[in-house]
Order: sequence, then structure tokens, then C-alpha cells
Amino acid sequence: MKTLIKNGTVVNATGTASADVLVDGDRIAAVLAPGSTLLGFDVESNVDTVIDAAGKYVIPGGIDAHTHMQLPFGGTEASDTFESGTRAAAHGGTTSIIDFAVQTYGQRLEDGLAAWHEKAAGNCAIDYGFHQIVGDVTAESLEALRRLPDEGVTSFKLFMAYPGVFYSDDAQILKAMQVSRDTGMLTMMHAENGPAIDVLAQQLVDQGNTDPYYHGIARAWELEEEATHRAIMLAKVTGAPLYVVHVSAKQAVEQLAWARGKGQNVFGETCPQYLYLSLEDQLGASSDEWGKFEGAKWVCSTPLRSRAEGHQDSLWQALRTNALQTVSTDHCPFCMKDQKDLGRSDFRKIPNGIGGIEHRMDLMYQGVVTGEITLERWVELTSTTPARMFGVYGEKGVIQPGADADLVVYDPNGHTSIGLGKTHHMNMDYSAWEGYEIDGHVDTVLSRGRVIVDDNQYLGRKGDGEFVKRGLSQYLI
Ligand code: DUC
Ligand code: ZN
Ligand code: ZN
Repeated sequence: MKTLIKNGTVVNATGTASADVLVDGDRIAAVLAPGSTLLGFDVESNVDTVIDAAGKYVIPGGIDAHTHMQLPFGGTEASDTFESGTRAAAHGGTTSIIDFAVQTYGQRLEDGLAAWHEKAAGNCAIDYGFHQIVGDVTAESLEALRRLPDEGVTSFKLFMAYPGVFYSDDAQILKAMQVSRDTGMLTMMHAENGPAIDVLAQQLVDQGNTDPYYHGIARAWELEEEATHRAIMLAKVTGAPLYVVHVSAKQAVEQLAWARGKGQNVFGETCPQYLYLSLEDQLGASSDEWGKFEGAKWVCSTPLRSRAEGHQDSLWQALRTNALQTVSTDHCPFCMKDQKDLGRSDFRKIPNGIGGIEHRMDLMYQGVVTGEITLERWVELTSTTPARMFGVYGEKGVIQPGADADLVVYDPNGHTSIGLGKTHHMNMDYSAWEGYEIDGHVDTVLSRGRVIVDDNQYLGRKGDGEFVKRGLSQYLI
């Protein structure tokens, strides 16, 4: 099966060019000057399908390096399955995810990874890989961790938050980081001081402050800054490479920039919710149906930050200056009914998470429209750097001969209205992005050479997506 995407503007992280893209089977065969011949043969009359991308961008498919399908959390489970979540991703121009396999307390690491393989295998619309959450750092789990690169799992996540659930203390973090140093695996860190947060949260509840808004008050930016600094210093003393996930506080960004300035292998990710939404929005939200509890729609950790304090502007700036390198979603959806609802009388019981896998490419493209980032930086933040960071570059994250034909035809003259009943294929009974309007549209999505979305129609099949064994990060020296 040969496909020619003609007349488009091909956007790579390195630059933009008018070019035709020839796809042969599941790979990109050639990137050609528009209308050119190949060895004397007219290309267009020798392919099975032609996609006319005139006036449109052709970009490498999005890579969302931070998702949680079917994650058990807070007495419930994230509401997207690998099937529904990856289909929603495809609609939004994302063609690969890296989800988090979980080792729970007392469980063997290998068993946690095996359970996630079982959940995902045969169900995904797009390609997928795994990071490993180490929820119980023991001598046994550290030994098992050392073997994961052989299985294509080259990064693991530790939590400085959630005592009693995923939390690791400094001694455990140090030991796991030594494995990271020895193996080249990337240490991913949830950097918030969980024990301190839990005390503040308890005190707020004792004072009768139980609304969702207080989730963000308890999770003060100082406790993100402090944990980020501690993670950096533990990484420094061990020599481990560090990637801090879902950075939301400008002071945490300053810590990352400081460490990078000193030459440390430290990286940072943010998410669209921290760029666009704020604690004030959360406080102001109050619907007839949910009253003040509507704020639960945006309860996630790290939390939304105050716009008055300037966090959002700092994050956009950090994306431009490369103090932050990637934008993922931390897709962790819950319905309001029966899930977020669990925390009606106590914000601590609201399952933490926002669903957004479907909207990341659009929301970040809006940043191009408003002049926050360039077109090439859009591709870099959402596809190319995640590919390089997590060891799949060359196959993913770039439009070049030999790469997987994971491609998106994006229409800058199109329009996307986000919300329930509009563009929404995630398994959620609300949209965290209700009412957002995007000056662009995902027209056509190819995964390994097959058109899986065209004109808002899903044309793929469950199980199309394959597990991707990842190599080590390209950023490590
Ligand atoms: N943050 C969330 O918002 N949800 C799941 C886990 C996490 O760290
Ligand atoms: Zn986290
Ligand atoms: Zn997460």
C-alpha cells in the first residue's frame, strides 16, 4: 500500500518545507520536492492513495509521553481504557503514548509491568510504550528495575507525594537513582513534598475548608519548588538523569533552569492545563448542577496555579527558552458522577486527574496562533523531543525516509470547538476544556501508514497499535 501526501507544508522540529511525503507500507519512503519524479517515474500515478494537503501542515504524529489509562487511583479507576483513550488520542493527532505501568506496594515489579501489558495488548488504536512506576523500592524491585531496558522500558517514575500509596522517601529515591545512573534509565519524578501537603490538607479540612479549591491551597508551590530542588540534588549526588513531570510552579521551573545552567542532565515537562487554566478559574467555577464542587473537574496533581502569581506566563516562557522541553497531558480522566463525586465533602477524596489526550495537539497549536511558540517548536515539544527523550527518535518524532509513517495533516484554516458533544471521544461525562476554540483542525491521521482518522471519522481498529520497545534517551551523555 503506497500513499502520497502531496502539496503540503512539511513541518519538522528543524524546519519547514513544501514537500510531498511518499509512504510505502508502514514507513515513510521519501520526502520529495513537490511534484517530483522518482527515477523517471511519476510518483502520483504509481501510488494507491493520494491525500491532497494543499494549504495544510504535515507533521509527525504527536507523542504523549505521560498518560494513565485504567489507573487505579483514590478508590476508583481512570475512566479511559487503553481502547477508548488511544482512540481519543488518534482523533487529536497523537499517534503514540507512553503510559505508566504500576508496581504497587508489596507487589513484584515484573508483575506490575505484566499487568499493564495485559491491559494494553490488542486494545490500542495507536502505538504505545511504558514507563515503570516504582511504588515499592526494595532490594528486589531495584534488581528487577535494572533488567527493564532489555524489555524496552527505559524510564521509571518515583513519587515524592502520596504517602502510603506511591511515595518514596529520600533513601529510596537515592537507591533508585543509583540504578538510573548505572543503567542510563531516566528517572522521572513527581516532585511535591507529600508529607507536608498531607498535614496542610488535614488542617484545612479540620477548619471546614473541604471544597476542591483547597486542593490547590494545600499543594502550595513552595512544596513543589522544595521537592524539585531536592530531586535535583539527589540526582546530582548520584549522577542520575532526571526528568520532572507535570511542572506547574514557576519556582520549580527556576530550579530546573538553575540545574541545567550548571550542566546537570535535568529535564522538565509541563501540560496544557498548567499553561491555560488557573486556580482562580477553579475557584470561580460553580454550576447549578455541582455548585462549588464544579472545581473538582480540575483537581489534579500538581495542582492548577494562581494566574495572579504568573505561573502560566513563566511556563510559556520556559517552553520558549528550553527550560522545559516537553508538553504531555498527564491524561488521567475521571467522570464527575461516581468518581470525582467521591470527594464532595472532602477534597482529599477527589480522584486526582484531568483528561486531555485528545486536545493536546490543538491546544498547543493555539499557542502558535497566539504567538507563544513557533510552528517548529510546536512539533518539537509535542513529538520530536518526547521521541528523543524516551528513545524512539528516528522511528517516531520526525518526517524522514525510514521513519514510521505516523503522520498528521493539520489544517491551519480549520476550526475545532472543544467540549462534550463536540470533539470529545474520551470516556468522561464532562470536558475539562469545555468551550475552548482552536484556530486549526486535525484533518487526517496516519498510524504506520494506515489512515485511522479522516474528517473526524475513526477508520482504525482496536489492536492496530503495537508495543514499542524503547531505547535509552538521546539526551544523555
Ligand atoms: N497526578 C494526577 O493528577 N493524576 C494521577 C497521578 C498524578 O501524579
Ligand atoms: Zn505525578
Ligand atoms: Zn501522571
